[in-house]
Amino acid sequence: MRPILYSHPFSSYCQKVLTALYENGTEFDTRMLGPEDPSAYEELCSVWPVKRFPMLMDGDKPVFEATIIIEYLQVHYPGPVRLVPDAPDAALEVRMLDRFFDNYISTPQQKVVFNALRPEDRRDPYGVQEARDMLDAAYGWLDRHMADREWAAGGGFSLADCAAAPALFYADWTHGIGAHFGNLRAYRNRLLARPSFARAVDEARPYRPFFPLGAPDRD
Ligand SMILES: N[C@@H](CCC(=O)N[C@@H](CS)C(=O)NCC(=O)O)C(=O)O
Repeated sequence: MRPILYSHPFSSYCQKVLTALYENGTEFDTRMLGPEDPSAYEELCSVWPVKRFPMLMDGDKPVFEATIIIEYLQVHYPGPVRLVPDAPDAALEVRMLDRFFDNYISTPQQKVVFNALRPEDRRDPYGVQEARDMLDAAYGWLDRHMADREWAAGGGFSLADCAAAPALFYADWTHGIGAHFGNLRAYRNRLLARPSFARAVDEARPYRPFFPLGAPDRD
């Protein structure tokens, strides 16, 4: 039996899980969430009224939240790459950085994008400025953190890098990572060159015209 991923290629949190799946060559089926087949979205909503994706369905067991999906895959569909290390302290570092990317890069990045999708008279400039300030603070910390390392956590490529890859990909489109953040920009480039994430980025290329802020002509 193969797990089913309810997913859309242009979604950052779906790309996070796809990167993990591609790292390990895990076999899975996709229920594509798009206008072509509304039944997939209806299925998602019937199981998960929060209506956020990705969602993994393993038999009749739904698994929500990209991080937990990746942890679940490692437990139930292990592959050669241990995205969460077995050693407890190393695992804590990976999970701490995973939280950093979701909470302080992806969340403010989404805030700016979702704001642009609102009707003009319902926008939230104060909230957007707070989100941009958060991104500046997170970029500064991460640039220093990446000064002496290849991947986000101390060991090899991990869950934290699966979170970082789409987060930084879209964050740079949303709130440019300045040239003075050389370590951070180099890390983003390493993530883009990683075959698992490069594949997810390629699969999402046709959807770039839908990026609400306008996708730059690069990456
Ligand atoms: N905390 C969730 C966040 C998932 C999320 O925000 N997904 C976005 C797509 S990247 C979504 O469902 N957007 C649909 C919406 O906002 O209605 C996770 O880690 O999986």
